[in-house]
Amino acid sequence: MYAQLVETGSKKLKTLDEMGPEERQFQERINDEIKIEPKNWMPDAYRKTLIRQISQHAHSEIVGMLPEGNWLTRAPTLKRKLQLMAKIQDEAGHGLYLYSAMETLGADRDEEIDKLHDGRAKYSSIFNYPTLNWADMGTVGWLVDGAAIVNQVPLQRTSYGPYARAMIRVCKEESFHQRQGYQILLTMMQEGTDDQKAMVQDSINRFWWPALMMFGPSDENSPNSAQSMAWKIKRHSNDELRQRFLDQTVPQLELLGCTAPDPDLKYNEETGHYEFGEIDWQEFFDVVKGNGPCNRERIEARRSAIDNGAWVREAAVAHAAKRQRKAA
Ligand code: FAQ
Repeated sequence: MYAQLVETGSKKLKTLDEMGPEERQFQERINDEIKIEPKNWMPDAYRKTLIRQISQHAHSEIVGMLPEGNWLTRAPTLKRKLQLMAKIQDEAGHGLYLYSAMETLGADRDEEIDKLHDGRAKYSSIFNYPTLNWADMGTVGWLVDGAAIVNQVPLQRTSYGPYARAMIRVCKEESFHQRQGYQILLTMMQEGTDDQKAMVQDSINRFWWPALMMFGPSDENSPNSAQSMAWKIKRHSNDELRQRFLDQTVPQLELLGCTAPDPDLKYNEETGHYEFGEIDWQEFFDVVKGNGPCNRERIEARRSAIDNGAWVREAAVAHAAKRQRKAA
C-alpha cells in the first residue's frame, strides 16, 4: 500500500530506506497502526499538515454555524427550533474540540483564528452558499452533515491520537444532525403542501453539487492526498469518499421522491455504483479563493463576533486573575 502511494502521489514520497532513523521509526509506527501522540517525535511537515487540516476543520465547524443560525428565529415550531439550536451548539462544541486537538501540536488558537479572518486559512466551501428557505435546514443536515460523516468516520482512525479521539464524539453527534435534517425533508415531502414540496426540490437543486464538492478536488488535483495517506492522516482519497457518499445518498433521495440536478446520474449494474456528471471545478476553486456567494458575509460575521465578544473575554481573564490573587 505504502509503495503504491509512493508511485501514485503527485510528489515522489520517501521510501523507508531513504528516511533517517527518527523518521523511519515514526513511519513504522504509523504503518503498524500505533497512534502518534503529542509528545512523540514527528516530522515538521506532518505537524504542519495536521495543523492545517485540523484548523481548517475547526474553522468549518464554527463558520458552519452561520447558515443554520440564519433560520433559528424562523423555525416553524418550538420543537424544530430546539432541535436546530441543539445542532448548532453541537457544531460549536466540535470547533472547540478541534481547536484543542490542534493546540496539542503547538499551534496557537488566536493565531490560527487570525488566519481565518484575514483569508490565509480555508474553511469548507459549502458554508459559502446561502440558506434561502426552511427546507435548506433539512438539506444542510441531510447532505452537508451526511457528507461530513462520510469524511469523518475514517478520521476516527486517523494516525494522530488527539484528532482521532475528538472525531469519535463528533461523528456520533453528526449522525443525529443528519437524521434531523432528513426528517425535516421527509415531513415536508410526505405531509407538506405543493409549495413546501417544491421548496425541498429547490433546496436539493442548490446544495447537491456543492455537497459533492465538499470532499475536495479530484484525486489527480489533490496535492496533499498522497502524503496524507502515507501518513494515514487521510484513510481514503477524496474521490473514494465522494463515491461512497453518492452511493448512500441516492437511495435516500429516491425515498424522498426528489431528483438530483444531474442528468447523468445513473446506477451502473456492473460496478454496483452510481455514476455522476462533471463537477464544476471552476466554481469550487472560485468559492475556495473567496469568491463564493457568501464568503465576505461569513468572515465579516466571524470578525464582528470576535470584536463584540472582546469585553467578555477581558472580564473572564480579570475575574480569573482576581480569584487567583485571592487564593494565593
Ligand atoms: N473547501 O489536497 P487537498 C462539517 C482545500 S465539517 C475548502 O485534497 P486535503 C460539519 C484543501 O484544504 C466540513 N477548501 O487537501 C458541519 C487544500 O488547501 P491548502 C469540513 C478545500 O486537506 C456540518 C486544497 O484545497 N470537514 O461540514 C476543500 O488533503 C453542518 C487542496 O485539496 C473537514 O475539514 C473544501 N471543500 O483534503 C458543520 C474534514 N477541499 O493545501 C456545520 C477534515 C479541499 O491550500 C454544519 N478535512 N480544500 O491549504 C479533510 O478531510 C481534508 O482536509 C479535505 C481536503 C478532504 C477537506
